Amino acid sequence: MKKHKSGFVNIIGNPNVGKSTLMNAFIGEKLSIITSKAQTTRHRILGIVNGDDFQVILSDTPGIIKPAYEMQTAMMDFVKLAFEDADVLLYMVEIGEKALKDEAFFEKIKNSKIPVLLLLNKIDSSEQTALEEQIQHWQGLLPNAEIHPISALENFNIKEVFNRILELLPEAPPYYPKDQLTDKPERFFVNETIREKILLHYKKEIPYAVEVATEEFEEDEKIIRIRSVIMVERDTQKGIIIGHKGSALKRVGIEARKDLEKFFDKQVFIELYVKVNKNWRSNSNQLKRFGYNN
Ligand SMILES: Nc1nc2c(ncn2[C@@H]2O[C@H](COP(=O)(O)OP(=O)(O)OP(=O)(O)O)[C@@H](O)[C@H]2O)c(=O)[nH]1
Ligand SMILES: [Mg+2]
Repeated sequence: MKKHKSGFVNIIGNPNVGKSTLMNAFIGEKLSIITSKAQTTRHRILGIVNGDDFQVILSDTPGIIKPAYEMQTAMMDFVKLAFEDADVLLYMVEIGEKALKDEAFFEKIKNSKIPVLLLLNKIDSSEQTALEEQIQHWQGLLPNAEIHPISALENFNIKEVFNRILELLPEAPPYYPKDQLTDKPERFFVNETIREKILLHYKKEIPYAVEVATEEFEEDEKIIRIRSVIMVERDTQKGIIIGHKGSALKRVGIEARKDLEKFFDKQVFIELYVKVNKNWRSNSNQLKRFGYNN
């Protein structure tokens, strides 16, 4: 009989390099939200790939930054945790990038005792010469890492990296039931989908001042009824989120509903409302309420 392999494979890197895109490519589902804005991901999200003789537990994590307020500190705590339990580290950089935004994290990767795969992403948007230069640059900085050029978006080299991960994983029994896809509850994906639409449609500070909480999630045979609150930090932001005669908020609701109907494969009804929750990003009690504690 073939031995069973299992382990934690944690994706880390700067903001916006394509970590969530890669996670979704491995899973084959849209588990993590993706936008062109930095700091899209705020939590550690597990995505589990199951096979007869393996279980790969991937972690998507927030992009590495120097924290400026308490929520960002909590985000970086998720990244620290991802260093602690990894069996394989996937350090993702994008073409043109030269270093990690935080030296302490970089030292950890450099001195890592576990295998590090350096994934050089977005090669679909680079010239061959640029690619060779980049490979040399990273080989010099991280001699212990194995470099794989990929395109998470175009699914290039993804299968090969996955097979390499399987080779590197230890023999172990599965950590989760074989039909489990993630560690997060349904409400989390509702919150994230709504937040993605806010990242896409609002400018500047607004998406960063927003948190979403789902207060009702009721599923019957035909339909899922959802009620979620969009939290902002100030009254002016509330007005912007709602928009003229509610038009902006309505668009968020319609787009989120479409995505969620696909995700849950069921009809969805969403009711959204907006509430001011002053300075929630710097209030540790509020942050705990929204799941920013380890
Ligand atoms: N051209 C190209 N773009 C990509 C590729 N992978 C991701 N992107 C784009 O890069 C942007 C950021 O992707 P994400 O997956 O959200 O990046 P992330 O690292 O999870 O970002 P944070 O969660 O903010 O840290 C999106 O616009 C993606 O479509 C790729 O292989 N090629
Ligand atoms: Mg992300």
